Parts: sequence; C-alpha cells; structure tokens
Amino acid sequence: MVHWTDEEKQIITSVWAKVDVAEIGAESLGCLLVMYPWTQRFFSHFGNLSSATAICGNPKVRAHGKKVLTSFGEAIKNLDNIKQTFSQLSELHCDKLHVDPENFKLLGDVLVIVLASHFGKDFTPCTQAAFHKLVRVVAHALALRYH
Ligand code: HEG
Repeated sequence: MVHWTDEEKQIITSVWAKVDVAEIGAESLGCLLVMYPWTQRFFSHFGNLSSATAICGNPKVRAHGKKVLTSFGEAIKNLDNIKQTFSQLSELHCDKLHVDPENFKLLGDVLVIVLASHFGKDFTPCTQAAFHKLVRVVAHALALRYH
C-alpha cells in the first residue's frame, strides 16, 4: 500500500486547491493527444483532431479534459484509498473503453509537466516528485481491474 507523509499530503492538497481543473484538464488531454497521436483513436468521435491547434481548441477535448481532471481530484480527496476510488473506472476503461493502461502513465506524465509549467518556480522539485508519485499511484489503480 502506498504511504504518504504528512508533508506530501500537505503539498498535494495545497497545490490542488489552486488548480483550475477546466484549464489544466483541457491542456493535459490536448497535450496527450498531440504528443502521443495514437491516443487519438479513443476520441475519433470528438470531431476535428487534425492539428495541434484543432485539438487544443476542440470543445469536446476541453470538456473531456475537465471531466478527467475532476475525476483525478477524487484521488486527492481519498489519498489513503485510491485503489477503491478508481475500481469502477478501471473496469470501465478495460471492459467498455479498451484503453491500454500504458496511456494512464502517459497522461500522468503530461499532467505533471502541465502543472509545472503553470506554477513555475512554486512547483519545487519536492512538489514535482509528490505529484509524480500521485500520478503513478492513480495509473496503477486504474490498471488494477484489467484482465
Ligand atoms: Mg478516461 C471516460 C476518467 C485517462 C479514455 N475517463 C472517462 C470518464 C472519466 C474518466 C471520469 C467518464 C466515465 C463515464 O462516462 O462514466 N480517464 C479518467 C481518469 C484518467 C483517465 C481519472 C487518468 C487519470 N481516459 C484516460 C486515458 C484515456 C482515456 C489516458 C485514453 C488515452 N476516458 C477515455 C475515453 C472515455 C473516457 C475514450 C469515454 C469518452 C467519451 O466517449 O465520452
């Protein structure tokens, strides 16, 4: 089971309180689709994904990014119970959406980069490490119900 120090919990919750989930979510999903174009196959019903500009301005991408990041926020409310928190979503991504769980890691990496670029030098190496740990724990939890 993952262990969080009081300092990690404090870092994560205090940064999260300042996160604009709509903006960071939209940017993170947009960057994922631009940098790892094979991930676009899951979103072919979202309309125009023909260029970086089209992807980043696509309202469906932006709305879905917000949805994903809002859901990610549940991890922060349930830091000591992340596996259980994401068990239904893990089943959904496996059974219905057929998303390769490797993509959860990619999205997590992109999210840390987007957060770092927003918070600038306030995003210290320890903050970055705490968030990197968190995105890995969430990716692991989302992969647990795969069979
Ligand atoms: Mg997933 C739907 C959360 C990564 C592809 N994703 C959803 C939904 C949530 C969610 C809450 C809506 C579920 C519902 O309708 O009941 N996704 C979520 C999280 C993370 C994640 C928390 C990682 C942190 N998703 C993810 C990745 C991909 C993906 C990496 C693909 C590259 N998600 C995906 C697709 C849908 C969802 C294709 C359905 C979209 C739609 O058609 O509306």
